[in-house]
Amino acid sequence: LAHGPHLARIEEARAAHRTTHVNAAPLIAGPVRAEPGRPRHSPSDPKDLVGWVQDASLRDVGTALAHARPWNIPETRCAEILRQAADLYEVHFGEIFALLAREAGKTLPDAVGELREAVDFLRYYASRIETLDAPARGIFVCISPWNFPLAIFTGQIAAALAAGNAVIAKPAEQTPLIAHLAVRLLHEAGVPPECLQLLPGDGQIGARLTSDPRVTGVAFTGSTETARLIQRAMAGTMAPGTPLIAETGGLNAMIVDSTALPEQAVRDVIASAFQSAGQRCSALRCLYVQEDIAPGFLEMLKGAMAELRVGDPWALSTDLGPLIDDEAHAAIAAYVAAARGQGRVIWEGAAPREGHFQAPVAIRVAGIEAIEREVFGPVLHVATFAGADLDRVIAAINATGYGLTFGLHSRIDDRVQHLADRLCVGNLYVNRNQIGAVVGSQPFGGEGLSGTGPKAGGPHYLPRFTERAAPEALSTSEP
Ligand code: TXE
Repeated sequence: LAHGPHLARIEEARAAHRTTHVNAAPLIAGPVRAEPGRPRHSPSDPKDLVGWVQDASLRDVGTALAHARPWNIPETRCAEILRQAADLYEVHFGEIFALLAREAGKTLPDAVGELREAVDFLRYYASRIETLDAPARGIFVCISPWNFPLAIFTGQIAAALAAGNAVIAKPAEQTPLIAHLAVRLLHEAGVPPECLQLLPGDGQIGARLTSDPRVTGVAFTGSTETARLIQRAMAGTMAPGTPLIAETGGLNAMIVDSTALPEQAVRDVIASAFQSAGQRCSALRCLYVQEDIAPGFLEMLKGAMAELRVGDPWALSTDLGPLIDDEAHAAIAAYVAAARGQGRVIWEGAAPREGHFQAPVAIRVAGIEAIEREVFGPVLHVATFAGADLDRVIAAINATGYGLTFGLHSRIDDRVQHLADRLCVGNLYVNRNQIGAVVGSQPFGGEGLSGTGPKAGGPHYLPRFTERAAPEALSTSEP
């Protein structure tokens, strides 16, 4: 984070939007009938009414599809407009940081990272337009999740627009206000309203969009289950070969062996498991510690977990903000309570009672195979392994079927290579935390149940938005 006068400027800009009401309605090129909205409260403070949302109706979906027009402008002009949008995002940083805190519960460091990524996506895809053989000129539906409501939302849209498509964006029902601001800025930069339309709403709106034969491609990020539903809906109604670009969940592991530097490894475990309160698909879920260092290592880990502060995302000292909503909070709390009942909790921190806060927790497991599903919160599973069992651990990680991120802390070069050769994962992190990717140089994406590839922010992503060829199967193995 910046400090001194610069931080003061960020804080002032963010604070200026702390109590502003932000309303959102469908942004479509045809008529929208005004309907009463639903209130959107902050996940960290139920008393903070962020704004009102008018969700799209099924009639609005039809209107948007009827008015959608592919973006037919010269490449250089398209790139200019996307770069202009990136500049506008930067100009509006205070409003964006405030909305990320209020609507999505993001701490300031998380919000800074998210704005950076969104801006990078806009500039990167603008810079790649000239590499495309031919523009697509179709209608792309972009369906995004709440955990990166600006970066993922913008990345999908920027790629689809850069490839010459009309875009109809369906943001997550939890974060329509940030999406609305982003689309307004893209329109202000010069994207015509018929080329970029916004339909706030729930999965029903997404289901309607992904089963319309006029749609020529779908970009989706969210759960593996929803990706499967979309795949089936598309297969039933759309032309064979309509591309589906899906990024889904993960069940990510890290191995810390006895040659690791413990202080560094503990710091990286903490960041990997608890940043964004664990609500990232890349987050560390299952830590394997070599048994001969485990007792000392776990003591250090508990000490570091005890330092984590959970609470108000506006406070600069906060490490973990809230979970996104009541439902997510209740599910994680029930999961932790069950583990507590079985005596498997190694360490549990403290969290405020008001708002959807969850304390960071470490839970003992025999191995990754004991984790039945992606637990999308600040829950770290911990297992130990004997040096001779490394290949068994690799096999167990591969057997989950997911393949998103993997972390390794080891000072043995041969071991690093051994694991790199055998693990089926999209992003491998060695002796560092396993979060983040760098648009343009370290693209991000998974394999198997974690997505269709190619990696976002990489050279192979944009060409898929021009395709009409057969989509790769979501998973080559039976899900
Ligand atoms: O995801 P959904 P949810 C995982 C994570 C989380 C779980 C559920 O484990 O706990 O998914 O989260 C839209 N047709 N991830 O419920 O339902 C929906 O409206 C078309 C991992 O938020 O997949 C939203 O816009 N669209 C993940 C988007 O799909 C449909 C991030 C994602 O919602 C639809 C989020 C349908 N039938 C959750 N049903 C990651 N990879 O980071 C829903 N949607």
